[in-house]
Amino acid sequence: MITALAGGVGAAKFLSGLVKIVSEEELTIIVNTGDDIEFFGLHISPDLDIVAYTLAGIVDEEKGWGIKGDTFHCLDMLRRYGYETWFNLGDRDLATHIHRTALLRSGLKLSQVTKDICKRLGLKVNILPMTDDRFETWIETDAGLMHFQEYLVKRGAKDRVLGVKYMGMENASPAEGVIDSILESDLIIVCPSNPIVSIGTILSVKGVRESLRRSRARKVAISPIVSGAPIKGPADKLMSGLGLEVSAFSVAYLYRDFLDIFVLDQLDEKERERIESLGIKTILTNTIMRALEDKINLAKTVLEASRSI
Ligand code: FO1
Repeated sequence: MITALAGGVGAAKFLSGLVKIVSEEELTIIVNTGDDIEFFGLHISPDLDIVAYTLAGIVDEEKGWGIKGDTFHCLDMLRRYGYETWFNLGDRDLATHIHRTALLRSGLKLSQVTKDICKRLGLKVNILPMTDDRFETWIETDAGLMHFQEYLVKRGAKDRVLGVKYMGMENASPAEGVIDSILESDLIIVCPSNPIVSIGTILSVKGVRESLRRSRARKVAISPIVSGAPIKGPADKLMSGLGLEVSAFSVAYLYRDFLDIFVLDQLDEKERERIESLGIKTILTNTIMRALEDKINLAKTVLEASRSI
C-alpha cells in the first residue's frame, strides 16, 4: 500500500504519473484542507478538487485547477448582484460545491462526501481529507491577517508575510483512515507541494507527524523547490516570511524527523551534501513535470528509490 501526502497542483501532476504505474486501489492520498473556504454558503475544498479532477482527467490543465472547458455564467450573474467574485468558480465546478455542501448539511463528514464525489467521478483511488474538522490556513501579513485564498488569489501574494496561522489546528483530528493508512503503508510519498501551507498543514494535524515517525514505511519526499524558487505558488514568500532559507535543503530540513529519501532536481546538486548530512538519502532527477512522460518518470524514480533502501 502507498500513501501520498498532497497539496494541489504540483501534487496532482505527480499523482497523475503515479497512477499510470501503480493501481489506484493501492493508493491512499491524504489531502490538505487548510485552503478550504466558503463562498455563497458553499464549502469549497480546492486541493481535494484539484487532485480528484486531475485523476479523473477533467481538470483544466492550463490552470491546474477547475474543470476544463468550464464557463463562468453563474459567477457573472453573481457579480451583477453585487457579490465578491475574485475566486473564479466555474459553472461545472460549482456543481461539485453544491453537491459537497448538500451532503455536509445532511450530516455526512467531509471524508464521506469526498468518497462519494470520487466514486461518481469514476475514481478508485482512496482520497482522504487530512481532517473532517474545520481547519483554515490564515496568513499574517503587513496588510493584516487574511485567509490563505485572500492572500493568494484576491491579493496576488503581494503582501509581506509575517507568519502563518493554522486556525482550528488544536481541535482538528485526523479523518478516519489517515493514521491507519500511514501506519499500514509500505511507502509514503510526500508530493512536491508547498511545505508550509500544503504539507505543513497535514503535518500539524494531531498524530500525523508522530505516526509518520512511527510508520515502518519508506518515506520519500519530492522537492517543490528548484534552484531556490518554487515551481508554482508562493512557497518562497511564505518560507522567507517565516525566516527560512528558500531551498530544497530547507524543505528536507522541515521533514528531517521522518524522511528517508529526498528527491531533488538535477539542477540542485549543490544541495546534496547538506541534505545527506541530515541523514537523508538524496536522489537527483528531473522534477519539472511538463509532459505526462515527465510525471511517469518522476513516479518511477520515486518507486525505484524507495526499493533501494
Ligand atoms: N486559483 C487562483 O489563482 N485563482 C482562482 O480564481 C482560483 C479559483 C479556484 C476555484 C476552485 C478551485 O478548486 C481552485 C481554485 N484556485 C484558484 C486554485 C486554488 O486557490 C489554489 O491553487 C490552491 O488552493 C492551492 O493549492
